[in-house]
Amino acid sequence: MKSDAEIVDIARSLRRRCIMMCRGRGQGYVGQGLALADLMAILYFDEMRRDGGAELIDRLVLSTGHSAIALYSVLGELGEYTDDELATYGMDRSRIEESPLAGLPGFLVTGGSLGQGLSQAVGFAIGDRIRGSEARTFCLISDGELQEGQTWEAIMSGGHFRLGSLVLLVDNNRMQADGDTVEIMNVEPIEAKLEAFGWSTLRVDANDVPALRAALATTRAVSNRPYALVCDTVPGKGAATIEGFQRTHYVRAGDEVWANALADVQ
Ligand SMILES: Cc1ncc(C[n+]2csc(CCOP(=O)(O)OP(=O)(O)O)c2C)c(N)n1
Ligand SMILES: [Mg+2]
Repeated sequence: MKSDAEIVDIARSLRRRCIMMCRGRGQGYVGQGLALADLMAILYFDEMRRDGGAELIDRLVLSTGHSAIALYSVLGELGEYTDDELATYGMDRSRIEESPLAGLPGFLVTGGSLGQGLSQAVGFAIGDRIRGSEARTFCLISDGELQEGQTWEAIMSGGHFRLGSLVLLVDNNRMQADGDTVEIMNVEPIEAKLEAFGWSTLRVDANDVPALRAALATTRAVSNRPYALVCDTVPGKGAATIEGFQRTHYVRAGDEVWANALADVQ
């Protein structure tokens, strides 16, 4: 098991990778990548189990396709993609698409059309039960995806089938493409709604590594119902330059901004 300090170091490296990916073209979903770096570092470098051959036993279903940058940075850290290839993020003819396709190494589902991933995660979890597999399925969705009807069908299924191997991670950054989630269509109170569908819930500051690790440990202790962590995140976390932007759903900026952001993450 890695120490909190080691996880924080990995998260810092992931943040730098996210910024460098966006720097190539001067744009991208850097706010989400930075916000999710702590969660991704914990998941991929501690929480998700691997077999002897270092293949993942547990899985992450990334429903929020545009947050793929957070997973690319992990895959770069693990050596799945080279830095040169990751620098082609979002460019024509690159396979490092802003919203990736299922089958790309490291990605289980196509997520660009939002609101579908939790249904697929429910399917994976039911499949594991049928096969007698011990695998756990984590599914990352955004607060905006809680506005999608399909997400609630999946939440109802997860509760009905008592999918104890399923952990929903809600990237609750309180924003969406067009503004503040509370203004566009409020999704709160998230825990009360999920609990009414038969889920266990916990809200956590997902930019606090020890708190997040403790929250994930709590999810392991419940096996007869699915668990949802409401992950409060700060867009652009860790790079003051990006955190200070008014709108961080998608950032387009000149090279100086990216250089400053990189300097922020030391
Ligand atoms: C089904 C679907 N509807 C609409 C969109 C257009 N869209 C792209 S990003 C986005 C915002 C969704 O909110 P959230 O995922 O919370 O965004 P973030 O917090 O990352 O800014 C929308 C509506 C989409 N990709 N898929
Ligand atoms: Mg959001």
